[in-house]
Amino acid sequence: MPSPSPSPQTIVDTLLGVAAIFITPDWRALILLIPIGLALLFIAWFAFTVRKFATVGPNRRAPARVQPVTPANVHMPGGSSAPILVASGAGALFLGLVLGGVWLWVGVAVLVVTMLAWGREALRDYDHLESTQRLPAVIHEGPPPGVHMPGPSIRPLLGALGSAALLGGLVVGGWVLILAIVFLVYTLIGWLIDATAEYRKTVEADRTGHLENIPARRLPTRTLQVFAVLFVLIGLNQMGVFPPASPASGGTPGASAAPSGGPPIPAGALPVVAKGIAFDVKTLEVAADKPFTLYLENQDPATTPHDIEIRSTSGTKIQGQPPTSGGKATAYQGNALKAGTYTFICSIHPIAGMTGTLTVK
Ligand SMILES: [Cu+2]
Repeated sequence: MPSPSPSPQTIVDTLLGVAAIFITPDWRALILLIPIGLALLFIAWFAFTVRKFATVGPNRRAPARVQPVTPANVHMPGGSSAPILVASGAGALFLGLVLGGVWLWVGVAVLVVTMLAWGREALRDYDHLESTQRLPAVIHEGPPPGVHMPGPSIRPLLGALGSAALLGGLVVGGWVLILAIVFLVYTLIGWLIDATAEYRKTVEADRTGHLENIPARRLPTRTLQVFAVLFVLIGLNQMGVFPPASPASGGTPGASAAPSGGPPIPAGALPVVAKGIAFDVKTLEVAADKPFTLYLENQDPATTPHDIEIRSTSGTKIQGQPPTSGGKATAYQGNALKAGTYTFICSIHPIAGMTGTLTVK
Protein backbone atom coordinates (compact mmCIF):
# COMPACT_ATOMS: atom_id res chain seq x y z
CA MET A 1 0.00 0.00 0.00
CA PRO A 2 1.56 3.32 -1.03
CA SER A 3 1.80 5.83 1.78
CA PRO A 4 -0.52 8.78 1.22
CA SER A 5 1.36 11.90 0.23
CA PRO A 6 0.53 14.89 2.45
CA SER A 7 -2.06 17.17 0.98
CA PRO A 8 -1.16 20.87 0.51
CA GLN A 9 -3.62 21.69 3.28
CA THR A 10 -1.72 19.46 5.75
CA ILE A 11 1.58 21.11 4.84
CA VAL A 12 0.14 24.58 5.32
CA ASP A 13 -1.36 23.53 8.68
CA THR A 14 1.99 22.17 9.85
CA LEU A 15 3.80 25.33 8.78
CA LEU A 16 1.21 27.47 10.55
CA GLY A 17 1.64 25.33 13.67
CA VAL A 18 5.40 25.90 13.64
CA ALA A 19 4.97 29.62 12.96
CA ALA A 20 2.48 29.89 15.84
CA ILE A 21 5.20 28.82 18.27
CA PHE A 22 7.09 32.02 17.44
CA ILE A 23 4.11 34.34 16.95
CA THR A 24 2.44 33.43 20.26
CA PRO A 25 5.38 31.83 22.06
CA ASP A 26 4.73 29.27 24.76
CA TRP A 27 7.74 30.28 26.84
CA ARG A 28 7.71 27.14 28.93
CA ALA A 29 7.90 24.91 25.83
CA LEU A 30 10.65 27.11 24.37
CA ILE A 31 12.68 27.01 27.57
CA LEU A 32 12.34 23.24 27.63
CA LEU A 33 13.90 23.24 24.14
CA ILE A 34 17.09 24.94 25.41
CA PRO A 35 18.81 21.71 26.56
CA ILE A 36 18.01 20.12 23.21
CA GLY A 37 19.48 23.16 21.44
CA LEU A 38 22.61 22.92 23.58
CA ALA A 39 22.90 19.20 22.83
CA LEU A 40 22.63 19.88 19.07
CA LEU A 41 25.25 22.62 19.38
CA PHE A 42 27.57 20.22 21.18
CA ILE A 43 27.04 17.49 18.60
CA ALA A 44 27.78 19.99 15.80
CA TRP A 45 30.96 21.14 17.55
CA PHE A 46 32.02 17.54 18.15
CA ALA A 47 31.42 16.58 14.51
CA PHE A 48 33.36 19.67 13.38
CA THR A 49 36.30 18.75 15.63
CA VAL A 50 36.33 15.12 14.50
CA ARG A 51 36.30 16.24 10.86
CA LYS A 52 39.15 18.67 11.51
CA PHE A 53 41.24 15.89 13.06
CA ALA A 54 40.38 13.42 10.28
CA THR A 55 41.27 15.78 7.45
CA VAL A 56 44.39 17.41 8.88
CA GLY A 57 47.16 16.84 6.35
CA PRO A 58 50.62 15.39 7.04
CA ASN A 59 52.18 18.72 6.15
CA ARG A 60 51.88 21.48 8.69
CA ARG A 61 52.41 25.04 7.73
CA ALA A 62 53.89 25.75 11.13
CA PRO A 63 57.39 24.48 11.93
CA ALA A 64 57.48 20.86 13.04
CA ARG A 65 56.52 20.32 16.62
CA VAL A 66 59.47 19.83 18.96
CA GLN A 67 59.04 16.73 21.08
CA PRO A 68 59.84 17.84 24.64
CA VAL A 69 62.56 15.91 26.40
CA THR A 70 61.98 15.02 30.03
CA PRO A 71 64.88 16.19 32.19
CA ALA A 72 66.84 13.55 34.05
CA ASN A 73 65.34 12.34 37.32
CA VAL A 74 61.93 13.76 36.46
CA HIS A 75 59.15 11.29 35.89
CA MET A 76 56.43 12.19 33.43
CA PRO A 77 53.42 9.91 33.54
CA GLY A 78 52.71 8.37 30.17
CA GLY A 79 49.51 8.81 28.24
CA SER A 80 46.62 7.39 30.19
CA SER A 81 42.97 6.78 29.46
CA ALA A 82 42.21 6.69 33.19
CA PRO A 83 41.09 10.34 33.52
CA ILE A 84 38.61 9.90 30.67
CA LEU A 85 37.46 6.59 32.17
CA VAL A 86 36.83 8.17 35.56
CA ALA A 87 35.12 11.15 33.94
CA SER A 88 32.78 8.65 32.24
CA GLY A 89 32.25 7.01 35.63
CA ALA A 90 31.35 10.37 37.15
CA GLY A 91 28.99 10.93 34.22
CA ALA A 92 27.35 7.57 34.91
CA LEU A 93 26.94 8.56 38.57
CA PHE A 94 25.26 11.85 37.65
CA LEU A 95 22.99 10.05 35.19
CA GLY A 96 22.13 7.63 38.01
CA LEU A 97 21.32 10.58 40.26
CA VAL A 98 18.91 11.87 37.63
CA LEU A 99 17.30 8.51 36.78
CA GLY A 100 17.29 7.30 40.40
CA GLY A 101 16.53 3.79 41.58
CA VAL A 102 18.78 0.99 40.37
CA TRP A 103 20.57 3.32 37.92
CA LEU A 104 22.03 5.21 40.86
CA TRP A 105 23.73 2.01 42.01
CA VAL A 106 24.88 1.25 38.46
CA GLY A 107 26.42 4.76 38.34
CA VAL A 108 28.13 4.23 41.71
CA ALA A 109 29.47 0.85 40.57
CA VAL A 110 30.83 2.27 37.29
CA LEU A 111 32.55 5.12 39.15
CA VAL A 112 34.08 2.76 41.72
CA VAL A 113 35.35 0.36 39.03
CA THR A 114 36.88 3.18 36.98
CA MET A 115 38.56 4.65 40.06
CA LEU A 116 39.93 1.23 40.99
CA ALA A 117 41.34 0.98 37.47
CA TRP A 118 43.02 4.36 37.91
CA GLY A 119 44.37 3.31 41.30
CA ARG A 120 45.83 0.13 39.77
CA GLU A 121 47.49 2.13 37.04
CA ALA A 122 48.92 4.55 39.60
CA LEU A 123 50.29 1.67 41.66
CA ARG A 124 51.98 0.23 38.58
CA ASP A 125 53.47 3.61 37.84
CA TYR A 126 54.74 3.78 41.40
CA ASP A 127 56.26 0.30 41.25
CA HIS A 128 58.01 1.29 38.04
CA LEU A 129 59.44 4.37 39.77
CA GLU A 130 60.70 2.26 42.67
CA SER A 131 63.00 0.33 40.37
CA THR A 132 64.66 3.47 39.01
CA GLN A 133 67.23 5.58 40.69
CA ARG A 134 65.97 7.54 43.69
CA LEU A 135 65.76 11.30 43.42
CA PRO A 136 68.64 13.05 45.18
CA ALA A 137 66.40 14.60 47.83
CA VAL A 138 67.96 17.43 49.81
CA ILE A 139 66.60 17.91 53.31
CA HIS A 140 67.21 21.30 54.85
CA GLU A 141 67.59 21.84 58.57
CA GLY A 142 65.21 24.76 58.56
CA PRO A 143 63.58 27.22 56.20
CA PRO A 144 65.91 29.20 53.92
CA PRO A 145 67.11 32.52 55.36
CA GLY A 146 64.51 35.28 55.22
CA VAL A 147 61.61 32.81 55.16
CA HIS A 148 59.43 32.48 58.22
CA MET A 149 57.62 29.19 58.77
CA PRO A 150 54.88 29.36 61.39
CA GLY A 151 55.24 26.66 64.01
CA PRO A 152 52.83 23.75 64.29
CA SER A 153 49.51 24.76 65.84
CA ILE A 154 46.42 22.93 67.08
CA ARG A 155 44.22 25.99 66.37
CA PRO A 156 43.21 25.12 62.77
CA LEU A 157 42.02 21.69 63.90
CA LEU A 158 40.08 23.21 66.81
CA GLY A 159 38.62 25.80 64.43
CA ALA A 160 37.41 23.03 62.10
CA LEU A 161 35.93 21.13 65.06
CA GLY A 162 34.21 24.31 66.26
CA SER A 163 32.78 24.98 62.80
CA ALA A 164 31.44 21.43 62.61
CA ALA A 165 29.92 21.82 66.10
CA LEU A 166 28.36 25.12 65.03
CA LEU A 167 26.74 23.55 61.96
CA GLY A 168 25.42 20.70 64.13
CA GLY A 169 24.18 23.26 66.66
CA LEU A 170 22.37 25.17 63.91
CA VAL A 171 20.48 21.97 63.06
CA VAL A 172 19.69 20.92 66.63
CA GLY A 173 19.37 24.38 68.18
CA GLY A 174 19.06 25.12 71.87
CA TRP A 175 21.95 24.72 74.27
CA VAL A 176 24.03 22.66 71.81
CA LEU A 177 24.13 25.73 69.55
CA ILE A 178 25.14 27.99 72.45
CA LEU A 179 27.88 25.56 73.53
CA ALA A 180 29.15 25.32 69.94
CA ILE A 181 29.34 29.12 69.73
CA VAL A 182 31.24 29.25 73.04
CA PHE A 183 33.67 26.59 71.77
CA LEU A 184 34.24 28.41 68.49
CA VAL A 185 34.76 31.75 70.26
CA TYR A 186 37.22 30.07 72.68
CA THR A 187 39.16 28.66 69.71
CA LEU A 188 39.19 31.91 67.75
CA ILE A 189 40.31 33.99 70.75
CA GLY A 190 43.15 31.50 71.36
CA TRP A 191 44.10 31.75 67.70
CA LEU A 192 44.06 35.54 67.89
CA ILE A 193 46.35 35.45 70.96
CA ASP A 194 48.79 33.20 69.06
CA ALA A 195 48.66 35.49 66.03
CA THR A 196 49.38 38.52 68.23
CA ALA A 197 52.37 36.76 69.79
CA GLU A 198 53.63 35.84 66.33
CA TYR A 199 53.27 39.43 65.17
CA ARG A 200 55.31 40.64 68.18
CA LYS A 201 58.07 38.19 67.27
CA THR A 202 58.08 39.57 63.72
CA VAL A 203 58.40 43.13 64.99
CA GLU A 204 61.22 41.95 67.26
CA ALA A 205 62.92 40.37 64.26
CA ASP A 206 63.13 43.78 62.59
CA ARG A 207 65.44 44.76 65.45
CA THR A 208 67.39 41.55 65.98
CA GLY A 209 67.42 40.31 62.41
CA HIS A 210 66.44 36.88 63.66
CA LEU A 211 62.87 35.61 63.50
CA GLU A 212 61.88 33.14 66.17
CA ASN A 213 58.75 31.00 66.31
CA ILE A 214 56.46 31.36 69.29
CA PRO A 215 56.72 28.33 71.60
CA ALA A 216 54.44 25.49 70.48
CA ARG A 217 51.25 25.39 72.54
CA ARG A 218 50.45 22.40 74.65
CA LEU A 219 47.32 20.52 73.55
CA PRO A 220 44.51 21.86 75.80
CA THR A 221 43.48 18.35 76.83
CA ARG A 222 41.53 19.42 79.94
CA THR A 223 39.48 22.05 78.13
CA LEU A 224 38.73 19.65 75.27
CA GLN A 225 37.60 16.98 77.74
CA VAL A 226 35.29 19.46 79.52
CA PHE A 227 33.77 20.56 76.21
CA ALA A 228 33.34 16.95 75.03
CA VAL A 229 31.53 15.96 78.26
CA LEU A 230 29.34 19.09 78.08
CA PHE A 231 28.45 18.38 74.43
CA VAL A 232 27.44 14.79 75.22
CA LEU A 233 25.42 15.72 78.33
CA ILE A 234 23.61 18.65 76.69
CA GLY A 235 23.02 16.67 73.50
CA LEU A 236 21.50 13.77 75.45
CA ASN A 237 19.44 16.21 77.51
CA GLN A 238 18.12 17.83 74.35
CA MET A 239 17.19 14.41 72.97
CA GLY A 240 15.22 13.76 76.14
CA VAL A 241 17.47 10.84 77.13
CA PHE A 242 19.20 12.54 80.06
CA PRO A 243 18.39 12.86 82.87
CA PRO A 244 16.05 9.82 82.83
CA ALA A 245 12.49 10.82 83.68
CA SER A 246 11.42 9.41 87.03
CA PRO A 247 8.06 7.59 86.94
CA ALA A 248 6.83 9.63 89.93
CA SER A 249 7.00 12.84 87.95
CA GLY A 250 4.33 11.57 85.57
CA GLY A 251 6.62 12.01 82.57
CA THR A 252 5.78 8.59 81.12
CA PRO A 253 5.52 8.62 77.35
CA GLY A 254 2.05 8.27 75.93
CA ALA A 255 0.35 9.97 78.86
CA SER A 256 -2.93 11.29 77.54
CA ALA A 257 -3.16 14.29 79.84
CA ALA A 258 -2.52 17.58 78.07
CA PRO A 259 0.60 19.41 79.25
CA SER A 260 -0.03 22.45 81.40
CA GLY A 261 1.28 24.78 78.68
CA GLY A 262 -1.39 24.02 76.09
CA PRO A 263 -5.07 23.96 75.32
CA PRO A 264 -7.07 20.78 75.97
CA ILE A 265 -7.12 18.27 73.11
CA PRO A 266 -10.09 19.20 70.88
CA ALA A 267 -12.45 16.39 69.92
CA GLY A 268 -11.38 14.71 66.68
CA ALA A 269 -7.87 16.16 66.77
CA LEU A 270 -5.00 13.87 65.83
CA PRO A 271 -2.35 13.87 68.57
CA VAL A 272 1.30 14.18 67.54
CA VAL A 273 4.04 14.10 70.18
CA ALA A 274 7.48 15.58 69.47
CA LYS A 275 10.18 14.23 71.74
CA GLY A 276 13.92 13.82 71.25
CA ILE A 277 13.64 15.72 67.94
CA ALA A 278 11.31 13.05 66.51
CA PHE A 279 7.57 12.63 66.02
CA ASP A 280 5.96 9.68 67.79
CA VAL A 281 3.82 8.93 64.72
CA LYS A 282 5.01 8.35 61.16
CA THR A 283 1.57 8.16 59.51
CA LEU A 284 -1.56 10.28 59.89
CA GLU A 285 -4.88 9.96 58.11
CA VAL A 286 -7.56 12.63 57.65
CA ALA A 287 -10.73 12.90 55.60
CA ALA A 288 -10.58 14.58 52.19
CA ASP A 289 -12.05 18.06 51.58
CA LYS A 290 -12.60 18.69 55.29
CA PRO A 291 -10.69 20.90 57.72
CA PHE A 292 -8.76 18.88 60.31
CA THR A 293 -6.90 19.49 63.54
CA LEU A 294 -3.44 18.26 64.52
CA TYR A 295 -2.59 18.51 68.20
CA LEU A 296 1.19 18.94 68.55
CA GLU A 297 2.58 18.25 71.99
CA ASN A 298 6.24 19.29 72.26
CA GLN A 299 7.88 17.28 75.04
CA ASP A 300 11.36 18.55 74.28
CA PRO A 301 13.16 21.19 76.40
CA ALA A 302 11.82 24.74 76.19
CA THR A 303 14.67 25.78 73.87
CA THR A 304 13.69 23.27 71.17
CA PRO A 305 10.65 24.42 69.17
CA HIS A 306 8.84 22.23 66.64
CA ASP A 307 6.03 22.71 64.14
CA ILE A 308 4.10 20.64 61.61
CA GLU A 309 4.21 21.73 57.99
CA ILE A 310 2.16 20.00 55.30
CA ARG A 311 4.06 19.50 52.06
CA SER A 312 3.40 17.74 48.78
CA THR A 313 5.36 14.51 48.35
CA SER A 314 7.68 16.46 46.03
CA GLY A 315 8.45 18.83 48.91
CA THR A 316 6.37 21.91 48.03
CA LYS A 317 5.00 23.70 51.11
CA ILE A 318 1.20 23.59 51.26
CA GLN A 319 0.36 24.67 54.81
CA GLY A 320 2.69 26.06 57.47
CA GLN A 321 2.12 26.51 61.20
CA PRO A 322 3.76 28.66 63.88
CA PRO A 323 6.34 26.85 66.03
CA THR A 324 5.46 25.35 69.42
CA SER A 325 8.15 25.73 72.08
CA GLY A 326 9.26 22.83 74.24
CA GLY A 327 6.85 21.89 77.04
CA LYS A 328 3.89 23.46 75.19
CA ALA A 329 1.14 22.10 72.98
CA THR A 330 -0.80 23.67 70.11
CA ALA A 331 -3.92 22.65 68.22
CA TYR A 332 -3.01 23.29 64.57
CA GLN A 333 -6.03 23.93 62.33
CA GLY A 334 -5.43 22.41 58.91
CA ASN A 335 -7.31 23.54 55.81
CA ALA A 336 -9.23 21.01 53.72
CA LEU A 337 -6.99 18.96 51.41
CA LYS A 338 -7.75 16.99 48.26
CA ALA A 339 -7.48 13.22 48.51
CA GLY A 340 -3.92 12.00 48.11
CA THR A 341 -0.65 11.48 49.92
CA TYR A 342 1.19 14.34 51.61
CA THR A 343 4.19 14.79 53.87
CA PHE A 344 4.02 16.24 57.36
CA ILE A 345 7.33 17.56 58.58
CA CYS A 346 8.88 19.83 61.20
CA SER A 347 10.17 22.79 59.16
CA ILE A 348 12.71 23.57 61.92
CA HIS A 349 14.20 20.04 61.88
CA PRO A 350 13.50 18.65 58.41
CA ILE A 351 15.09 15.29 59.24
CA ALA A 352 13.80 11.73 58.85
CA GLY A 353 12.76 11.54 62.52
CA MET A 354 10.50 14.57 62.12
CA THR A 355 8.92 13.50 58.82
CA GLY A 356 5.81 11.42 58.25
CA THR A 357 3.15 10.61 55.69
CA LEU A 358 -0.27 12.26 55.77
CA THR A 359 -2.90 10.27 53.89
CA VAL A 360 -6.01 12.16 52.84
CA LYS A 361 -8.95 10.09 51.65
CU1 LIG B 1 11.34 20.04 65.09
